[in-house]
Amino acid sequence: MAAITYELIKTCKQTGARLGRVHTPHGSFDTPTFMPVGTQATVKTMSPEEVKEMGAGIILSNTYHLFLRPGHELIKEAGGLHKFMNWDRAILTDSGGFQVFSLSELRKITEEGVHFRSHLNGDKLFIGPEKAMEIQNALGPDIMMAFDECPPWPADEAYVKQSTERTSRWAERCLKAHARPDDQGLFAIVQGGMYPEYRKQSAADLTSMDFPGYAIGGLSVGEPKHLMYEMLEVTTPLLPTNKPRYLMGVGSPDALIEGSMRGVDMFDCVLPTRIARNGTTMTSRGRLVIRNAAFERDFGPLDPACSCYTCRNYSRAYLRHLIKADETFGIRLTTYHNLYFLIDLMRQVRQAIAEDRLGDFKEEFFDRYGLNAE
Ligand code: PRF
Ligand code: ZN
Repeated sequence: MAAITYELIKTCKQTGARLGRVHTPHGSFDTPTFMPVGTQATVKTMSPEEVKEMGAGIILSNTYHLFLRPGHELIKEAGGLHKFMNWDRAILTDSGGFQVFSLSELRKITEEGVHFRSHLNGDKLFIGPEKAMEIQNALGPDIMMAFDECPPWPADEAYVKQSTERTSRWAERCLKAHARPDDQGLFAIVQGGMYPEYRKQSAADLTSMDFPGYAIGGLSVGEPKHLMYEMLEVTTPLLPTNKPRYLMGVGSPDALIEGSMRGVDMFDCVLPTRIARNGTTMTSRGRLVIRNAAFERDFGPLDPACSCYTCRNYSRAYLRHLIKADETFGIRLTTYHNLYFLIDLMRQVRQAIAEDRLGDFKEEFFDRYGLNAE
């Protein structure tokens, strides 16, 4: 029995979006779905009970960070990541490829893998495909990611070509090195920059190997949104319909809806948790910066349309006070709301797919949220 299976429930007649369910060794979750990010084995400021209560069926964590600190061997000794962090639903870990590029210093990429210096203490380290599998096999997430290279944007065609080909060779090495295929599903990552032919080549290379799921990487790296949507449109039709598709690092409300319409099933992003920590919130009427003087005496809820713990119990004036006073509780309340907002948005997206009206839902949502809002 494969560790990860995907059940396609139905396709929206209006948009082609997929309603489905992913089954993992730690339970099932409905798709399309948003995965809260818990980089350091915690969704910043939230307890696992809170993350469950808001409705998350799967969270994401990071190989790169946990390898550096506290180390994958320690987490294995603790009984694996689920036990270590007290989260009994599904976990996906990113492979480290992307974080090595965005966080580490003095990195050198070779066919073997990436040599780099720890951003914590400067130690010389190395991660390649086999090491990324060893670390993720030790951490024990339900879904692990292949070790890939995400080219920057913009990048010239020759560079993207060789990098994409290397990502395919690395994916093959990951598949070979993966030691726990029975209880951990390994997803491949389609790259190809903003070049349709390399996207197609990458999808062809990776789908010729048997992965239980496919991610679309290399997007949301600074390119205009229309380019991201064009790349999705050339990629998702080439992926198997009986396996989940995961768009990496994308989580603005508009992109969640647009991505779902193009056949994506899973999303993750630090956006809701990151902006919450400086008091920026996502509401049904668009972004709201709670520090603004306008909310000083606003005793109504953050988002009258939201039924989360924060919105049921606290006022904008109170949240503004806590955030301005640098009180941790303020950050917990805005984090809870932002995550709930995206998880609930995806519930509404699934409902709209079930009723073949995701196109209408998108228009209604954007009339309220405001165009170009994030
Ligand atoms: N590769 C990996 N992780 C990622 C990305 C990628 O391309 C992205 C791109 N948005 C986010 N996280 N391994
Ligand atoms: Zn709320």
